[in-house]
Amino acid sequence: MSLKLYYTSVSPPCRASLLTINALGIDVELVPINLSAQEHLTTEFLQLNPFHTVPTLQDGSFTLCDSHAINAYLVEKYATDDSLYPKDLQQKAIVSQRLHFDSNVLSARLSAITGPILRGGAKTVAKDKADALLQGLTLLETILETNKYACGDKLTIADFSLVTTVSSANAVLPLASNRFPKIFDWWNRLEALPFYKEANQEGLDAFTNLIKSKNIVRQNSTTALRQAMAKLYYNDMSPQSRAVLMTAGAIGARLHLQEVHLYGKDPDPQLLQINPHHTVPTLLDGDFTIWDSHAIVGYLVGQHSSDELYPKETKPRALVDQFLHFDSGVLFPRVNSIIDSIVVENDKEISTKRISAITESYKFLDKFLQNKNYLIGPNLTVADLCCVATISTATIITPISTEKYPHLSTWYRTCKNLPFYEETNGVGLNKLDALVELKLGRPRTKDFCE
Ligand SMILES: N[C@@H](CCC(=O)N[C@@H](CS)C(=O)NCC(=O)O)C(=O)O
Repeated sequence: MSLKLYYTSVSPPCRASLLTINALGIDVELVPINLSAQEHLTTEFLQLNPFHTVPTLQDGSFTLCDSHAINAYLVEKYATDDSLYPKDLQQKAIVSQRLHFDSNVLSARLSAITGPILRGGAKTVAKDKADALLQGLTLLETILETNKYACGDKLTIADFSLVTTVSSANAVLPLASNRFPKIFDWWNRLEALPFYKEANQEGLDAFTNLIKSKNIVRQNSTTALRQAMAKLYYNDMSPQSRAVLMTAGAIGARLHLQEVHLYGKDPDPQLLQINPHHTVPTLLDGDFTIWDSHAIVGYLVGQHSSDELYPKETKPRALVDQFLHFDSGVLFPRVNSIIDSIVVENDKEISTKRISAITESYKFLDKFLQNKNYLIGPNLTVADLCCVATISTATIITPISTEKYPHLSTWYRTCKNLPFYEETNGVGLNKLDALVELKLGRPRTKDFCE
């Protein structure tokens, strides 16, 4: 056999072919092509490959370009078994899909960023382009949540294409391991291959240095995108989860949302591992875990330096804390005991004692809110967000009477008009409302109106 590969090791697709060649253990003459010196635009090279791309393979008189096609061809022709590119029609179709995903999505989106940097002198990464690449990587993360390798439990050429693209993407927009944990696990598995260093790492280092030499200015927008999003284990039927969602909405914090089933489903193993108490919300930020909505909202606000929502000054902060504890120790237990009795214990009646506990809370709040827009004064704080999450839940059981609790009613209306309210509290509240109605087997507002 007389095989030649025209390549440059800085190129991710070339490195995918190098990985394939190494995995197959075949003898291929490597012919370097210097793209900066425009060696791919010479007459000879254009005769060989009018697309003027590397990698380009020559197998005797047969010439082929595009790394994905090259790698599939090499396995089909030279491999001793079909594991890297299965013959089974369905398995092969999956590999093919992943190869096209690399080609059309990840590589295309990476090139849309690197092209202007390497050839056009761009000094920044446009936010929409960074967003598109990260969205593509999120799709890969999803695939790897249930697969050891890109196509299942076996290594295939799809992994070679994807890992060269992902590792190169990381050189341009460093990826956070807690945002893409599955990608990092998978990447570690590929790094352990005996030929990885020679076939990918060396070229990747050259690519990384090339990108560094372009002195890209990191913009806040793209930095924020690269930052790991903290992961919120939540269920939006839980008022406390909604308090965190509202706070994130108020400060513009982006969270990676991980829904956890409530009410009678098996515990979520991932959540159990980080929070033995298995409560939602729980926030995982890097290697830092924090649970209890009141603690989480304080943490999020601190991380985003949104002082107004959780003032740093001693007295206003103490007042906010007072209401956070009021929510935690008074409001929430009163509301939650009713919701649990209906949803978990399947009670069809609610004792008047429990209803009175709710209306007593309304009375307290109505007093606190006299002459105030918000709980501690003129400005919205996390105290309002936590309390309104619980109070809105209480209204499922006992609507707030405008005549009896005018100040509370006005505050509730003000909170409902917050721009992020509907998405972050209203949606989950409606779900819980529907569940309560279903469990009771009848519209309940009539029963429990005062
Ligand atoms: N889909 C092709 C992409 C190949 C490609 O665009 N290679 C780049 C280097 S990363 C190249 O040859 N650029 C030079 C040119 O297009 O003129 C593959 O997987 O091989």
